[in-house]
Amino acid sequence: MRGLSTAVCAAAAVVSLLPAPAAAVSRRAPAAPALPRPDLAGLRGVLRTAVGQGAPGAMARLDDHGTVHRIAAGVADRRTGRALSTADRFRIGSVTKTFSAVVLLQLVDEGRLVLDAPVNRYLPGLLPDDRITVRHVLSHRSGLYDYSDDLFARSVPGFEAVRTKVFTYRRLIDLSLRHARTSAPGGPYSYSNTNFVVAGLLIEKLTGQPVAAAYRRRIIEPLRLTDTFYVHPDTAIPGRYARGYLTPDTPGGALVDATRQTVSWAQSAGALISSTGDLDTFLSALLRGRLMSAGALQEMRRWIPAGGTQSYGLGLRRRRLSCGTFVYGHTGAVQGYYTYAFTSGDGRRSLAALANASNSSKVHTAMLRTLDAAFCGSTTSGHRTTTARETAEDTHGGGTEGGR
Ligand code: REY
Repeated sequence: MRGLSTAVCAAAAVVSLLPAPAAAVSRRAPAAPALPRPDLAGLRGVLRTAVGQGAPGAMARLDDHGTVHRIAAGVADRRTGRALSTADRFRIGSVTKTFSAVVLLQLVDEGRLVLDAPVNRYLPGLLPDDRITVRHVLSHRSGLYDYSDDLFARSVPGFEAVRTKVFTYRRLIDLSLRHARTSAPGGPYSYSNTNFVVAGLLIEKLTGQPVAAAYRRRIIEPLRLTDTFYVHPDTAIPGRYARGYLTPDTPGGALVDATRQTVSWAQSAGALISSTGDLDTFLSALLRGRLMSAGALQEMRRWIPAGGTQSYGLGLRRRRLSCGTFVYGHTGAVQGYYTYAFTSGDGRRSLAALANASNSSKVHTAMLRTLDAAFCGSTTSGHRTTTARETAEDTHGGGTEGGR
């Protein structure tokens, strides 16, 4: 396998550079209050509700201090009827952004990138404003318009138009720059895939390698993530996977099997493939300080308001749950797949959940409640445990804003 020995060396180098993680974190942060026991029955009920709202399948893997709970409902494949399994791989959409940010923060640690330097210092002439910094990009404060808003105004035709397309990063940035910017550099949070396309270009420029190699050498191999792949522009998910189904905008329309796609419209903003187990491992390692220095992690966790109960750091979200507990991670929405990957402040309880449906606000709203069940325990009110049979009739598509 080409490059394996160098990859292993790089992996070893990353790990050996890291501080003893638990100690590094506990010296700086007061111990978080103990979380209530997870509500596993509530979690199962939420997943069944998501299936009742039209998702072919829904699943969650909860790692609580090393005790792993796996729950799945519905199917991985509507044609064969194979049951969904928490071992299945899937497309993680924007959880990819956290991987991209980790790579860039490692480069900061190595002295090869300065967060407050202009992007144009590293990529001369790329952006029309020298004031846009790396930090602005990673916190969605660059003001760069989100080109994907144009691509998917009509969900199914929009998807079919890009399903097998291969974009260059520069082409995607050009699509964004056709529009006025949404704010001056450093303005308020405004979520835009364009930012993480810029991040991909930065990774390639600074490492001299495709993003796939950076993810592999710096994250996938050191953490032994055996289900995580960046195959762009290939359209297939390797091995065993859940098929993904896009909900059409027209109520009652047939679901579109969106499994095969290049995801070229998202790339470093959203094209990774992974599994619930690997996402639990990744986020836990991140919050426990195993992927970067304590200083870099602190930068990643400098929060700005991102609407409602959410804040954004650098490629990382913080959500305040119904019980007041904060969780850290990202959501993802690519056609066919809604992903939820969050961990506790100390990285000791991690939840990765998937519905193999997208473009359905009902499914998304149901899936968000996996977080309350996992981190707030059974004291939380409002866990509906509606069965598939009770709600199967009122399924239809919806917006995705909240899904990203
Ligand atoms: C793209 C549209 C959403 C998904 C997006 N995802 O920006 C990024 C993320 C990578 O944050 C699509 N929605 C759907 C529509 C809406 O087509 N008209 O839900 O499948 O994960």
